[in-house]
Amino acid sequence: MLFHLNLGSNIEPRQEHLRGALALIEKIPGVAVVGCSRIYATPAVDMTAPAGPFLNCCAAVRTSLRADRLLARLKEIELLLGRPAASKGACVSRTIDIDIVLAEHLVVESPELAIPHPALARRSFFLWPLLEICPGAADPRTGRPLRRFLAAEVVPPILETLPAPLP
Ligand code: PH2
Ligand code: MG
Ligand code: MG
Repeated sequence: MLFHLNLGSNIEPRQEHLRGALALIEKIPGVAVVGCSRIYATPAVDMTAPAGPFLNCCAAVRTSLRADRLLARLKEIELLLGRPAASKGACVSRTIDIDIVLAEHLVVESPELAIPHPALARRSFFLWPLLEICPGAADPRTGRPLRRFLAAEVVPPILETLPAPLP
């Protein structure tokens, strides 16, 4: 199955964190990184305390792992790259955040994991990089093309784009 992951970092060196995460994702047994968008810089939104701007990108990975197993591997990579284990309810600055945002037609609604990401259609840093590498991406519940959501007010503004974090 093809999973789209959003990688985000707002602690320097941000680009190195994205590059390091991508390299570690590629090393997960049974996972192949098949694409990655450019990097999008945006102001932080919905954080518990004021926080510096993020760099985000979208990686496409092909794997036969189930979503929950993939998520477990991604959480290990977050820890390896210096992200403290989740503190309840707090949204704080992070070296790396790896979110599964979309997985073809799969819908998951469990306490640990929601696919598509609940904020996918509302956040520019999810939509723009995803649509860059997958322009036909659609909401699996409704079939609605995600590019339609760009017409609505997605936030925050994109400040700049940087080359994809490939080796
Ligand atoms: N992630 C969040 C909260 N806010 N803001 C930006 N710009 N980019 C993010 O990746 C981000 C955020 C929670 O994970
Ligand atoms: Mg996140
Ligand atoms: Mg996350």
